[in-house]
Amino acid sequence: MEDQFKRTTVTAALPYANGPVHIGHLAGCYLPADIYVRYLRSKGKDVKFICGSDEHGAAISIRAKKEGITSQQVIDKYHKMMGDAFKDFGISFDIYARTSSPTHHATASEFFTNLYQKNIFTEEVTEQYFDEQANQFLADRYIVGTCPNCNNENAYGDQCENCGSTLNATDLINPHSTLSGAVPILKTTKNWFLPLDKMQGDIDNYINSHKDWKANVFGQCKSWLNQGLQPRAMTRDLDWGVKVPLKEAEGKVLYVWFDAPIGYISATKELTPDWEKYWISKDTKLVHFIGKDNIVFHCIIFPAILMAHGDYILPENVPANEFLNLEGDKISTSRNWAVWLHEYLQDFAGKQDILRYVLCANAPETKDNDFTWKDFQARNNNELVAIFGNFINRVMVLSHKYFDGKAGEIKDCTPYDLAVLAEMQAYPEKIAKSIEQYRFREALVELMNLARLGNKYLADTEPWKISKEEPQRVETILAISLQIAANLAILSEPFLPFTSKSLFEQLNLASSNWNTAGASNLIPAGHQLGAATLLFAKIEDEKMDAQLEKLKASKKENEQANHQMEAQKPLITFDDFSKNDMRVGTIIAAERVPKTKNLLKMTIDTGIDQRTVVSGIAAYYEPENIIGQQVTILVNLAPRDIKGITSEGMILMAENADGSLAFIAPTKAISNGGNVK
Ligand code: B3M
Ligand code: ZN
Repeated sequence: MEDQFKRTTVTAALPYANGPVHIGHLAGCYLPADIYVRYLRSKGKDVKFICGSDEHGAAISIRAKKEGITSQQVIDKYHKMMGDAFKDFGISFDIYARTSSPTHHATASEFFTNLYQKNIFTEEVTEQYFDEQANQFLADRYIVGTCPNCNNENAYGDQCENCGSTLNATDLINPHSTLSGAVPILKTTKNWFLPLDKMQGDIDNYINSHKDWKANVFGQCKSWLNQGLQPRAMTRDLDWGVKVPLKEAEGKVLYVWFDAPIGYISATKELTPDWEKYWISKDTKLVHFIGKDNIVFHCIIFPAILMAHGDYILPENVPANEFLNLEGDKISTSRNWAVWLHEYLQDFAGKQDILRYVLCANAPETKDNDFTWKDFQARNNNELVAIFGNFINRVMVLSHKYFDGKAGEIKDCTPYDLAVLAEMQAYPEKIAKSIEQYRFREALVELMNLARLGNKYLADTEPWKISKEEPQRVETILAISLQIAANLAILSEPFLPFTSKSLFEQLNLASSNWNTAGASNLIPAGHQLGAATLLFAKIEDEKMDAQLEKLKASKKENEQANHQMEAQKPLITFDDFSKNDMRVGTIIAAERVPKTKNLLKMTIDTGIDQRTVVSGIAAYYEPENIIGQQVTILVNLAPRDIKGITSEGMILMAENADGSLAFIAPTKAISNGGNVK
């Protein structure tokens, strides 16, 4: 497939430098972008792959507050971590820049000035929430209050995560600042707006000229347009970001979604003095890989900014993915519900390609998808090991066994041999077509079908059965199989770069590009192969159990952290309190109450007497283990009948966040009957 373009600029969303990289990031845009770029490079195309950290916006300041460090420390820490993780997983950016760089600040600032001088912006004075204690205007995420729709008390200024409704900060009931807890006041402030309403026609035309975009992307754009575009503020009253280059805008910065996409341009400037070729020349194809939450910014707002500027090319395609979930639950950094790349690398050293494979095979291309460790294991064991790895291993081992690792000549082909060679020849085109249409799952299936073809060919021809009688036939069979292997080495490179490299090494071939693929002379007769090594190994259940345990632990931690503290009860007087007669006692006998799950019947020495108390603690204490345990007992509670037993008093228990119970006991021995006051 050829198009009118001479070169391609590929960008992958600039991730906020506010946490480590997880599988959701990878599956959402970095992996598909990398596959696309590696493929183009292999075709010998002129392509630049641009990414970097997004280091502005409330996401950074919120993280800084959470970790008790400065915003600068946050971005330094995570920029490094993210860059390393991408590199470790073979995400082959030409540059991984950062929006805190001077080049970026200058570029974003020039952009703003350019639009300002063209009178694009409208100036509007609006009322915004201001925290008088923190002495600053509050970004939406800094305001919480009660959702007017569902009464959730922890709704944010822009959204209620309980009912999902989009909000304005001024919609919240009982708003308060998350910075100081103060009730914010409304204060007027001037900001510069991009009049998207006036640009609606141009954007409409632009979107309508791209009916080829993925249905989810096109559909979202249409729905925004149908609602009617609204002016959007391009400046914010914050102190972290690119300063607005206007005298009258002291203390204001550019809206993060104004500066971040310009980050693609400034990163390209840092990469090459030829950067204009990749952003200005009409014969350059601009492709943005992103996740679905970024669609409007890349398909409407950024193109509007580029149009207003006038010099730049517009995105030709924006192949956004949907979201990846993890074990049935939304991936979340704050809830630690994720598979972190740096942790994966510790647990599965050198096995990055398994994750790349699984995330591509199961990519959320058209709908949200679920990552499960069971599927991970199955795809490794049943596909990578049993199909790809098995085929390569058989070819290599048989070649060493029968021909001392020398490739033979393809001679006297049977019709079946010719059919297999013809089928092999068709794969590069088939896979390419899928990749060019951003259908990476489909492309990967085709790649595996080539390995399947190899396996089937060996299974059908059974060279091991005829090695004595027909050595020449075996030579041809293995020579054909080796061509399939060499083709796999080329065609797997975009998806499984580490595996491809190792396969080229085994074949003792210099890596070669896509344009040579399909041929049946990639390995010449007489060529000496390298040593056979296993490309993939089976993953046992224990390894998966350990991962599931890890997730279980973070779920538990979360539940505890989320445990809502009960509100304080109404005030009481000291006299009220003194009515409670609480004593230290000792358990002298204990047994389960028959036919109940929770109840223990205990005899307590209260110092005053020995009495029976029934208590619902059997889930936490075994009767035989608590004899001699000191407890606190409310002795003047009116007797109650529980399961036919009269309970005379109540043992005080402390409740943990997970609902478990523990005795309240003195920290040193106290004689029975001692007052608790
Ligand atoms: N940092 C949002 C995100 O990480 C944002 C993307 C910027 S792309 C220019 O989802
Ligand atoms: Zn709500």
